[in-house]
Amino acid sequence: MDLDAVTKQSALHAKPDGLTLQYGTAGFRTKAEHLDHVMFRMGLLAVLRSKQTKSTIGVMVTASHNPEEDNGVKLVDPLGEMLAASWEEHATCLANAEEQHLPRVLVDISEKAAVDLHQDAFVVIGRDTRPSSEKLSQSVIDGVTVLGGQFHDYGLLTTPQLHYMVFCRNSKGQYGKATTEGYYQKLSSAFVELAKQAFCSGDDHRTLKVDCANGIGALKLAEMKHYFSQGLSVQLFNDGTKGKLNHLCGADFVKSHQKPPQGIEMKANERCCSFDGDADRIVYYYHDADGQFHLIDGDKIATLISSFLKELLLEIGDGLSLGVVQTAYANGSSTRYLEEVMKVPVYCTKTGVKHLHHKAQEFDIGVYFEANGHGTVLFSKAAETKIKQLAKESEDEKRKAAKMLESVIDLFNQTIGDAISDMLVIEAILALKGLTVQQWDALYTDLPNRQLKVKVADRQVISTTDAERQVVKPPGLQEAINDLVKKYRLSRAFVRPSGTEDIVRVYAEADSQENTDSLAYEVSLAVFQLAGGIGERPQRGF
Ligand code: NG1
Ligand code: ZN
Repeated sequence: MDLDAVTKQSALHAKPDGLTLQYGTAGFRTKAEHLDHVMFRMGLLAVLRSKQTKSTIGVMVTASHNPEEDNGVKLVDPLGEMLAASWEEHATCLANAEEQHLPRVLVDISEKAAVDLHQDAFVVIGRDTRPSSEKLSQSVIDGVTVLGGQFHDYGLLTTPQLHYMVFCRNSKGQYGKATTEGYYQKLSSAFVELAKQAFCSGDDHRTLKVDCANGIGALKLAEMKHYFSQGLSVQLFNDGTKGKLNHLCGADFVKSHQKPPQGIEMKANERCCSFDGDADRIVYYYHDADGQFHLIDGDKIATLISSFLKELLLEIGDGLSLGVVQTAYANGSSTRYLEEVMKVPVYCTKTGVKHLHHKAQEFDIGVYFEANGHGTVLFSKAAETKIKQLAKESEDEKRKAAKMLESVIDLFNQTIGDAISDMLVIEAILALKGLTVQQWDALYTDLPNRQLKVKVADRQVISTTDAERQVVKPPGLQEAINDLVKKYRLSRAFVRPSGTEDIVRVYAEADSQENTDSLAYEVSLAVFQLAGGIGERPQRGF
C-alpha cells in the first residue's frame, strides 16, 4: 500500500470535521454533499475486500427510495450478497477516521482481516440516476486506483444488476454473462420459456403499467422490454423525463401512503406496479370499479409465489423443503394465510434484507419478502441439481413441473431482491394460473395497518428482541405497548429504531383503520414519553 499516495489523494476528498456515519442496513446514506470522502474510502475498502476474498467486489452508488438530494454507497460481496457483518465494522471505522488517522486505519483493517496485500484487486461500480451519483462514483474510482486496484465502471445500473454482475464475474460466467445484455437475455428467455405454456392456451396479450419512480428502472426497462415483448408489454410512467426521483411516486411512496403514485393513468381493474429509485423493490396495485385503491404488497407477492412453487413441488414430489421468511412488518393476515391455509412454514427475522436472505438460505427453496416489496427466492445448489435432473429424466407431468421450476430458478435474481425479475415472475405466474389482479388480491384481506415515525434524542435507547417484536429497553415501554394492544381486536404493535433514518418506527395493526390509527398514535405517544421524544408531540389523526 502506498500510504503517502493515499494521504495525498485523500486530501482531495477530505472528511468534513465532526461528521460520523454508520454503515447501516443499506450501507451509508445521507445528503449527497457529505459523501465525497465516504465514496473515496469505500473505493479503498473495496480493494482490500477484493484482495482478501480474491474475488471481484461491487460498489453501488445509490440512496434507493430516499429523496433525490440524498445519496449512499454499499459494497457487494463476491456471491452478489450484502457485505459481511465484520466488514461493515471496518467500513464504519474507515468512513469515520480523521484524515491523519486514515493510513493507520487502513493498516489495521488489513491486519485484522489478514488481507494479502500482494493479491490483485478488481472492483465493479454502478450508480443510479441521481445528479450527484456520477461525481461520487468518480470518487470511488479514485479510491480504487490509488490502492492499485483494477476496476470496471458500468455507469448507470439498477442495484440488482450490479449484484448480478458481481456474481457473474465470480462464477466465471456460470451464473450468466456479466453485461446488461447478458442480464436482459437471461431473465427474458426464462420468462418467455415459462410464460409460453400459458400463452399457447390462447390467452390474450398482457400489458402492465409500471411506475418507475423517475429512476434507473425506467432506463433499464426501456432497454429490456424488447427482449420479452412476446410475453408482456410494459407501459412506463414516471420515467424520469419530467418528475423528480421518488417524489410522490415509486414503491416506497405507494406502500407508505397506501395510495397510487402521481403521474400514472389508472383505469378500473388494471394491473399496475411501482419500482423504487434503484429498482430493488416492487409493489402492485389497482383501482376497483368503485374507485377504491387496493395495494398488493411484498407479503401478497410472497404468497402468490410460494403457492405457485408449492404446487410445482407437490408435482415433482421430491421432498424439497419450502420456507417463507418475513419481518415483523408482514401483515398478520399474510402470516396466518401462509401458515394455516397454505401450510407453509413461516419465519420472522429482523428488518433488513441480509437477515431475511440468511434465513432463506436454510431451505431448499427459500422465499423471502419484506412487506415493502423487497425480496426474491433462493434455491439451494442441491435443489437446483435435483430439479435440473428431473427436468431431463422424469416422466411427463413431473418433467413439465421440473422444467417450469428450472425457468423460475433462472428468472429470479438470486443475489438480492430485483423489481424487474420479480415483476417477470409475477406476470408469468398470473398468466399461467389465469389469475386477474383482483383474484390475486382476494387470496386474503390485509388487516388495516399504520406505520409512524417518532423523533427521539437518541434512538439507540431502544433495544429490541424476538426479531424486533419486543422492546427490552427502556424499561416500561413494552408493558405500555402490551396494555395498549389489549384495548383492540386482532391487534399487534411494535417499535424499533430505524437502521436508515434518525427516527423510531412504530407499527400497528388492528380490526379497523380507525382502531389501527388510534393504536399507532397511542404507541407513538408512549415512545415519545418513555424513550426521550424531541420536537412536536405525536398528534392524533397525523
Ligand atoms: P429501516 O429504516 O431500518 O426501517 C428501511 C426499511 C427496510 C429496508 C431498509 C433498507 C421498512 C419498515 N424499513 O429500514 O425494510 O428496506 O430501509 O432500504 O420498510
Ligand atoms: Zn431500493
